[in-house]
Formats: sequence, C-alpha cells, structure tokens
Amino acid sequence: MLALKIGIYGGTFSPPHLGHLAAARAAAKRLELDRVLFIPAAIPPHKALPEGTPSGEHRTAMTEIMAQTLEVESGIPAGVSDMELKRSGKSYTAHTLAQLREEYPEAELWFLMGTDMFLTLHQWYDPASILATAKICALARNAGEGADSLEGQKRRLEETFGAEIVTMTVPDLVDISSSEIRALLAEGGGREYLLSPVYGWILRHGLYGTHADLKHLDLPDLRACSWSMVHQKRVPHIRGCEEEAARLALRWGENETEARRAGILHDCTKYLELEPQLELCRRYGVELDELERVAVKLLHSKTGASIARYVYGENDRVCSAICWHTTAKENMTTLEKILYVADYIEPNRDFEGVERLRKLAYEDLDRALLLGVETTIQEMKDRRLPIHRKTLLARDWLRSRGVRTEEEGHV
Ligand code: DGI
Ligand code: FE
Ligand code: FE
Repeated sequence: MLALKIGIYGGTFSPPHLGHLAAARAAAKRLELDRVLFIPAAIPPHKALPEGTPSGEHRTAMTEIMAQTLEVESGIPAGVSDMELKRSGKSYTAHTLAQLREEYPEAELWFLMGTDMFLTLHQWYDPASILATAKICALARNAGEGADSLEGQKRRLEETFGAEIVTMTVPDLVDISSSEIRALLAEGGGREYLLSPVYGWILRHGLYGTHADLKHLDLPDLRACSWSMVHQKRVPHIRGCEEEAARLALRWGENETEARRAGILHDCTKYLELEPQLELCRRYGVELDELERVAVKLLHSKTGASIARYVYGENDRVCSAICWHTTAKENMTTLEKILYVADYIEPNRDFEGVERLRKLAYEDLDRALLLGVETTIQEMKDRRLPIHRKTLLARDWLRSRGVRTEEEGHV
C-alpha cells in the first residue's frame, strides 16, 4: 500500500489569507497530497508576535475556515491542529514533526513553507531532525526571483542532511504579507486578500483594529459575517438561497434587499449544538414549545432570527422571515413565503419533485408554499419524526383559503 501523503503547513496565520490558500492548493496538487494539516503556531521561534495578535482560538477558527474551503473546493481532506498552541513554550517545528511522526508512523510527511523561511531553515532548531522526518516543499511567490539562492539552499540542505526537497512556484500568487494585510485592515481595507468568511470573522470580533458596526453592514460584509458562522460546505446553499429569494422578491413585488438579507442570515446558527441553541434562546427570551426544546433542527430558525435582530440590527420583516423559514406558519407575509420557498428550491437543492416546485414558485407562490409544507409533512411522516404544529397550521391555513397543489386542483 502507498504511504499516506500528508502536507503540513505551519505558520502564525494572523490572519490566514489567499496566499496561504493558493500555496496549500498548489502543493496539494503538485505533490498529490492525501491530506493537508494546518498548524497555527503559538510563538514562532524566529519572531515575537506583534502587539494585538488575536488569540490562538481566533487564529485556529480562521484557519479552520481556510481548511474547510480547501476541502470543499478540492475534495482533499484538510484540517487544523492545535498541537503547537496546546504545547507550552515556543513552537519548534522539530517537535511538531516528531509528534506527527508518532501519530502517523507510516505516512510521507511533507512540510510546506514559503521561500523566506526556507532560506533560513539551516538555522532553525534541530534542522537535522526536521529534515530526517519530513520532506520539504518550498513555495516561491514568483517564478525566477531568488532562483539562485533557492537552488543553492536546496543543494546545501540535500548535501548536509540528505534532505528531500521540492521547490515550486505558486501560480498567480498575490504578493502580500500578513503584516501588510493587518495594516490594511486597520485602515478599513484588506478584504480583497482574504477569504470572505475569514474577513467576516475579523469583523465580527473586531480583530486587527477593525471597528465594523455590525448593525449597519452592507450586503458584502453581511455575507462575510454570516458565512464565517457556518461550516463552509453550507455556503453554496446560503448563496443559492439568497439569490433565489432575490429572484422571487422581484417576481412577487417584494423588497429585494430585505429578501437578500433574510437569505444571507437564515441559516447562520445552523451549526450550533442543542445547548448553545438553548442558551441563545434564554438570552434573547425566545419561548420554546415542547418539541422545540428537544428537536435541535427546529431551533436554528428561532436563534437565527434573534441574532439577525440583536447582532445585525435587522428589521421585523427580515427577522420574522428567518424565524419561520423552517416550519412556516399561518398568516404568512409575502417575504416569509419567499424565504421558505427559496430555501426549498435554491439551485443546490436536489430531490424528487424539485423541478415542479421551482416552476410553481414563479407561477403561484401560495401553491408552491403549500406543496413545500406538504412535502415536509410527508417527509416527517416517512422518517417517523413529530410534525411541528406550526407546519400543520400553515397547511390548514392555506387549504382553508382554497389553495390546492396541482393534482388536487384537477380533481
Ligand atoms: O436549514 P435547512 O437545512 O436549509 O432547511 P430547514 O431550515 O427547512 O431545516 C430542515 C430541517 O428541519 C430538517 O432536518 C427537518 C427539520 N424540520 C422541518 N420541519 C419539521 C422538522 N422537524 C420536525 N421534527 N418537525 C417539523 O415539522
Ligand atoms: Fe434552515
Ligand atoms: Fe437553509
């Protein structure tokens, strides 16, 4: 069996930026890595961290967003290890690699690094052990530049330590450093060098001297914040839902911006476990019925609405659309109907009957809503799950107003 190839990418990741992602992506492809592991450093031996450096938790969370993004786009499993942050004292690569070697005795370990670090590698702590444990991939920012010193260092390390070294140029790599990005962030710029959700994480927590007013975010910043709250694999759904809600708003004469804001935020609390969901309900005074207290899937619409109101300052119409997007209810407004239906039919959804529902949504919103509600009721029955009483009330309300789904309409 071939050894598992693991790429190890250490750094301060303060913040992780598009250059890091491009480098990891290029190395993964070129070296045919089976996994990528990002390891945020505690205190790098070669430099003291600048004042105001976010905590290890913040840097881990932002690096996790980058790892999820890499995994979603490339299909290569990627994760973040807190082994250096957990270790007390300085982080030495030699120790990190020794620990990884213990965890993965058979794996082919590839240590990824930028050329500036590569050129000083012989001065690091215990280079012999580093180079005996892992192969090195040195990633240059632009072709040609410093090629001679790179080649020289490669030969020197190969001769002295019997190291295995690959040097490569990362295509289209934006030439910017984390410290330059930090300076831009403090002046209100920098987002073009970051993944949107990483930028959103920075805004939400006011890192690097940003002072965003979360209650008055424009659409791009609201997206960044919302996407930073969820697993990155959900972002395509959230984007799809926003766009579908915007299209439906145009079709049915509703406010497009409100439809977008509701779509952007509708699933922002989707990944919270039951306990943190209940904690938010207590904090924001959300009353729950018996089913909601145990069915965690039903809580994210309630807590999402509270976050929309109290964190992002959204209005009643937007919050109420978010609040009822999972169960629906009786007496729904057009915006509430739009978000419910958009969530059901956005382009990433794929289930039997979705095409019919998509068509119906633009012909008769109420019939699409009823079909959605009845589909959910049937699904709950099939899965032997309790049906929320609001879901049943929504159906009865629509039926009492003469709304019928297609087949029944012909009977
Ligand atoms: O958040 P999404 O996945 O985009 O969609 P959603 O907000 O409609 O949530 C769907 C989940 O909610 C799904 O796991 C089933 C659950 N759900 C929806 N209606 C009911 C329900 N669960 C129960 N027990 N009863 C319901 O009436
Ligand atoms: Fe949802
Ligand atoms: Fe959703």
